[in-house]
Amino acid sequence: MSEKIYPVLPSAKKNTLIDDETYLEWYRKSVDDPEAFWAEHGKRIDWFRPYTKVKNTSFTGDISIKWFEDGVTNVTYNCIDRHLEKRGDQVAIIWEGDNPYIDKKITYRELYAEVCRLANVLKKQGVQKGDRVTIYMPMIPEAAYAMLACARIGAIHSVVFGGFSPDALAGRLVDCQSTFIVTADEGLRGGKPIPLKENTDTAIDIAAKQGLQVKSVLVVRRTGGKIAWAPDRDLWYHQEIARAEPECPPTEMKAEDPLFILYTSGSTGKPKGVLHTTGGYLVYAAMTHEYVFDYRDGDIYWCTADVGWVTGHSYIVYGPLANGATTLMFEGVPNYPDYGRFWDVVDKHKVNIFYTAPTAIRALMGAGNDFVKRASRESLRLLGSVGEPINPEAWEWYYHVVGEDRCAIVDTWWQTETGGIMITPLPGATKLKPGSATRPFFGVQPELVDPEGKVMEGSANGNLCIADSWPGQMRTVYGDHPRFVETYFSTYKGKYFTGDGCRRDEDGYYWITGRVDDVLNVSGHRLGTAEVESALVSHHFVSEAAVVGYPHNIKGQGIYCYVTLMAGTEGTDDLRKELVTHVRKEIGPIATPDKIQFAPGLPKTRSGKIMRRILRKIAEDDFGSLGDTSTLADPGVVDGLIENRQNKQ
Ligand code: 6R9
Repeated sequence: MSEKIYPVLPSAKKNTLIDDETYLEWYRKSVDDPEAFWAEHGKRIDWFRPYTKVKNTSFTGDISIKWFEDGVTNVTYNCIDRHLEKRGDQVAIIWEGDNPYIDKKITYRELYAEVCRLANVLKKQGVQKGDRVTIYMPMIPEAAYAMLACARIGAIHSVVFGGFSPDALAGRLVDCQSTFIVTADEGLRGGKPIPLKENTDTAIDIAAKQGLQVKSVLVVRRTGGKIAWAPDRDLWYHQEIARAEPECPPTEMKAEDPLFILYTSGSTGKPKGVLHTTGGYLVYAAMTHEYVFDYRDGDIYWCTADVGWVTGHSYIVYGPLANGATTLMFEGVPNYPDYGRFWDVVDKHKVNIFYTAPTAIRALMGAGNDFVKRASRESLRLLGSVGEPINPEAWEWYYHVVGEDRCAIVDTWWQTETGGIMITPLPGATKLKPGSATRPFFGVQPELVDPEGKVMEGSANGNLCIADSWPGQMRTVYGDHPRFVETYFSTYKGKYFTGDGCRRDEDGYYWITGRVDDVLNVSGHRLGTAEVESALVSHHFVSEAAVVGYPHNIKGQGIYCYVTLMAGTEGTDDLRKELVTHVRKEIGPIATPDKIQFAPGLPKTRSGKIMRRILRKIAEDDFGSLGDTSTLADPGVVDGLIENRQNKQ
C-alpha cells in the first residue's frame, strides 16, 4: 500500500466550496444532528410543497427508509424548469458522438422542449404515474430525454445497459412488468453497430413466453440500419415527437414516490431491482456532485460512464442537471479512433472536470504517454475515479501524467444501492493518499465490523457497513422487500452491509479492498458469480460450473470458470469457444469468460457446498496456500485442478 501523501493543491484551495475546516465542521453536524443538517440541505432543491418531516428511517425490523416524506416536488422541475430563467440558453448537454467529427449541444431551453414532447408521447401511449418504462439505449441525448420524460410524468424508468443481451433484457422486463420500451435501431461504439432493436425484438419474444405482453416500442433512428418492424407495436421516435406538444406540466411527486429501478448483481440469484425515490435521491446526487467535484458555474463536466449504470444516472444526468451544470455525454469508447480520444475530447470541449473508471485509466496507461501528451489538457482542473479500487500505480499516472500535478484526484467509493458518492476526498479539503477513497461524505457513518459483528475501532481491517441512513440510499428491492432486508441488513443487525472489505488507517482514511461476497467487479462492472454459473449450466454439455475472479491487469478482475461437462463430453478448445459465446449470448459481452478450465470434479464439502476459497487460490496460481482441505468430501480433486490450471505463471 502506498503511504505517500499529497497535500491539498493551492489551486484546489482557492475559492473552494469546502475547505478542511468546513468539512470537519459540517461532517460533525451531519452525524450529530442529521435531522437539522438535512433539513437545511434538503432546501437545495425546489419543493412544490416544503417538507416538515426530514428523517424517518429504521435499520431494524422491517427496514423503512423515508426522507423529506411530506415534501412534494418533481425531479425534472429541478433539473430543467427552474434553470430556464437564468440559464435557458446555457448548454445543458454536450453530446460527443462515436465519430470524432460529430457532436451536438443542447441548451436548457431545448432540453425542456425535448423532454416535454417526449413526456407527451409517453402519455399518449398510455404510460401513467408508477408505470415502468424500460430504456435500452446507446449513449445519445435521447437516453437522457427518456429518463427525464419518465420523471416528468412520474413513470419509473428502468435503464438497461445497451451491452446486455436479449435474455438479460427480457429478465429485467419481466421482473418489473414493464410493457413500454424506448430503444434505438442500432447503437454505435468504436465504429461498430450494436443491434439494439433486434435485441429488443428477441427480448420481447422471450418475455412473451413468460406472460409479459410489451405494448409499445419507441425507436430512435440512430444509424438507419435495417430493422424488423411490428406496425401495431413499434413507433418511430422522430415521428411521434414531431406531433407532440412542447409543453407538459411536471407531475407532483411525493418525496418517496419512485424515480427509477436499476438492476444490479448480487452474490446470489438474479439481479436485483434497486429502487430509488424522488426527493432524497435528488438532494444527495446534486449535493455530492457539487461538493465532490467542486462544481462551479460555467464548468464543463464530463463523466465517461454509460447511463446504463448508476454512475450515469447520478453523475451524467440527475446530479449535474439539478445543479444547472453543463454535462458531457460521450457515445464512444476510449480507444477509438485511437487511445488519445479522451484527451482530444477534453481539449475539444474544454473539459474542466473529468470522471472515469480505473479500468480505463489502466488501459490508457498501457497505451503510452504520447497519446496523452498530444493533447494540451490545459482546461482540466479535477480528475475523478469510480467503480473499483484504483491501484496506486494507476493513480500516480493519472495524477502526474494526465493531470500534470495540478489536478486533485477524487477517488469516489459508492454503489448502485447508495445512490451517490459515500467515501471520497473533497478537492479543497482532503489530503490525498493514492489508492484511498479517504473520508466519508457528509452524513455517512462508515463502520468496520469483524466477522462476529463487533464494531472495530481505530486502524482496522474489516467489513464495511454504514451505521445510519443517508438521503440517497435505496429504499427497497423492487417487488421484493424481504430480499432487501435479507441482502443488506441481516448480516450485521442494525447496519447496512455494503459487501465490501475495507481498511481504516491511523489517519481515519478508508481503503476499499474489494468485495467480500461472490460479486465480481470486471472493468468496474458488477457481476454475480451465480449469474455466470447459471449461464454456463444452461448449456446442454455442462453439468456443473463454479466461477471465481482473479486479478487482471486491465479489467481489475478476470472471470475464471471451472466447468464440469456431461459424462462422455470431451473438453476441447472448440467447446471452450462455444461456452464463451454462450455466456455472451446469455448475459452480454461484459460477462465474457477469460479462462475456462474443464474440471471432472469440484472441491466440495461433505454437505455439497463448493469451496470457492480453494478455487480462487488455484485461479490466482497461488495454490501453495490452499489452507485446510481436510473438510472436503474428496480432497483428491484438488490435485487434478492444480494440474490443469489455466493461469500458470
Ligand atoms: C458506483 C458503482 C459498486 C461496487 C462497490 C465496490 C466497487 C466502486 C469504488 C469501488 C473501490 C472505489 N467500487 N467505487 N471500490 N474504490 N472508488 O461503481 O456502483 O456498479 O453498484 O458497484 O464497486 O466494490 O461495492 P456499482
